[in-house]
Amino acid sequence: MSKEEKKGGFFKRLKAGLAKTHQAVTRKIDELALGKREIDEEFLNSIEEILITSDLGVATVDKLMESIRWKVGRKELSDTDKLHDVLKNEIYSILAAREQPLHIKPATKPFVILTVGVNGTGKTTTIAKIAHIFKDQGLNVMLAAADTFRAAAIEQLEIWGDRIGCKVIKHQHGADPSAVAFDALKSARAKDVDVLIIDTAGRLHTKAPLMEEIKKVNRTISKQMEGAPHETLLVLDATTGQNAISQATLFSETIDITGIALTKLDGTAKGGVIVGLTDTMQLPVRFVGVGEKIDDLREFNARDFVEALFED
Ligand SMILES: Nc1nc2c(ncn2[C@@H]2O[C@H](COP(=O)(O)OP(=O)(O)O)[C@@H](O)[C@H]2O)c(=O)[nH]1
Ligand SMILES: [Mg+2]
Repeated sequence: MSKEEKKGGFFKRLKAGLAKTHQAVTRKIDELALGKREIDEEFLNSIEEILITSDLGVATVDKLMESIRWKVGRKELSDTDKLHDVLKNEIYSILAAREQPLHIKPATKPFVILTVGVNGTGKTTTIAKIAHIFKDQGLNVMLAAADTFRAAAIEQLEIWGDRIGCKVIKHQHGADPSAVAFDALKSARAKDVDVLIIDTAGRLHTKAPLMEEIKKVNRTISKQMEGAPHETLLVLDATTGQNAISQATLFSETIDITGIALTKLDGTAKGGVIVGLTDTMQLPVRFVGVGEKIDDLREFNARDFVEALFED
């Protein structure tokens, strides 16, 4: 399969994945517009309600509605059938501001990515998918199994490592995650590795010890190598809707998150959360996931996203 075919395939999956969100937002708005020609207060209230129920988040909906009302007031928007495009453009601007792909600096060796997030959001799977993308670019990638909380977590990363051909640095189950990270970084430097990706545990984000553990891993790496970690990637699960936004807030309060990977956009009606997330968090969205397979992750593309969301 060529790169273009792969890209086209991914867009189809993104579109299929966002079908429920599309149904919940765009379809409803278009249906509403069909039944009415002029934009009045009742129409605007109905639009607001649709947006609120589609996981965009109250603050973001307020902002969108303010902009729409302003346009209506200035007579820049009067026909209901124009609303689709206005909303699409507004949402595109919000998303486009956060479209900042992760660039690996070749001079930075290894480029260290620390992955954090709540249990089950897709950290380990996302690490494997990212490693696969980088390997495809000819980079030498190493993985660190610093989720030592569950034995199965170490095994899971090893299986992925075998499959994609990456060395996995591990300690025993229950070992100090910082020690794993330390050893991995030491080994990565000795072996001239390009990218080191560190997996971590994700027990509930409300539990202080986990946050302390992550802070310690972070401290260990930054002491060992100036500027590291070069990316602290927060992995969020789109199916959790507004919860993903509160997780982002909590993690940001503890460590310096530099990017987001949003997983499980396949088949959720809560895909709208990405709009609220990008709007409120002001963090770059690096990757989006649309499935469990190794190829089901791509760099976030705002244009693709709005097209998938708004067009039939
Ligand atoms: N449908 C879907 N499932 C995913 C996606 N990413 C991860 N998963 C699944 O989510 C579950 C938890 O993933 P895992 O990587 O173990 O999460 P972790 O606990 O954060 O490391 C696994 O069953 C994954 O296959 C995605 O984009 N779409
Ligand atoms: Mg994991």
